[in-house]
Amino acid sequence: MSSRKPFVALPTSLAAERRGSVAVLKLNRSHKRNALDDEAIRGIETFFSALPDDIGAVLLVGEGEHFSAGLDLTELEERDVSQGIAHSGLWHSAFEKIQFGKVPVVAVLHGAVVGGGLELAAAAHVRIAERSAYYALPEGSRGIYVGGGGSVRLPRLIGVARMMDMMLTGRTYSAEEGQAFGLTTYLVEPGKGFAKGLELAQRIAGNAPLTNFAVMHALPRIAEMDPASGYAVEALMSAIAQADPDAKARLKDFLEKRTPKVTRS
Ligand code: 1HE
Repeated sequence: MSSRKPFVALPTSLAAERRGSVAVLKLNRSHKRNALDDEAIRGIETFFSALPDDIGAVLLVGEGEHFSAGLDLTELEERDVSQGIAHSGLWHSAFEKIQFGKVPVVAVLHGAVVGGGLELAAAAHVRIAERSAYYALPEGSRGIYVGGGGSVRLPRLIGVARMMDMMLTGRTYSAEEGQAFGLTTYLVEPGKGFAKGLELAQRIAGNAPLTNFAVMHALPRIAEMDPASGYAVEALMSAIAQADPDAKARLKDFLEKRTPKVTRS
């Protein structure tokens, strides 16, 4: 019998499976184009908060023809200002658990990646686009505003001007365009995203955990610091990482020619 800890119970809009040390989290509501209701957002928060200790990376994918149609618009009931703030806070809290959680997250994007779906994708650490992917922020035409951290994460990924254009004009960008401006860093043929994502997630899960921690938690903070503070924090993080026994063992393996060299991919 396996001693591996199971994942937490999830709503039917989400499904999780294990692939070795990778957890695959699937948006699983394709009949509603993986629109994200409150239950799904709470499920995402719970999933990332309670990942078993032996999971080293998460692969985030969408079932069906689209990654996600964003906010479930049927839940856009009359909210007063404080309820609206609380609703956005629910998304912030869940996506914070992705970006600043325990392990790196690889997202595979295909079909519609719009509104809150794009905000969700922006919280991942590595993004892969299948050629079917397209991106939009239709909030302007719906009379709402991004609320899942999009104003913070997306300008850092794609620039303020591009995000303004998307929100004001409702334009969409193709997978190729998103790849060209850095929203994604891998572009694959339709249907090939899962295999590519799993390959990358497995490689990430094999890294030294402390290095993955530094990349997730220190790097984005250092990038926001003034240079003098950044150099100081980088020096500390680098010293902490290299002093770890796992790092020492990995270096020894390389120096004694037991691990592969860097090769062209
Ligand atoms: C939905 C949603 C949704 C689909 N909430 N139910 N997001 C949007 O403005 C995108 C709205 N959706 C679309 O533009 C299209 O559905 C798609 C381009 C994504 C897909 O088109 P298609 O032709 O494949 O599907 P469909 O026929 O439009 O939709 C299938 C069903 O999903 C249908 O329900 P049915 O009961 O008639 O079968 C749709 O109503 C339902 N559906 N999208 C609820 N979003 C934290 S703030 C974030 C703010 C935002 O995310 S704003 C962006 C909202």
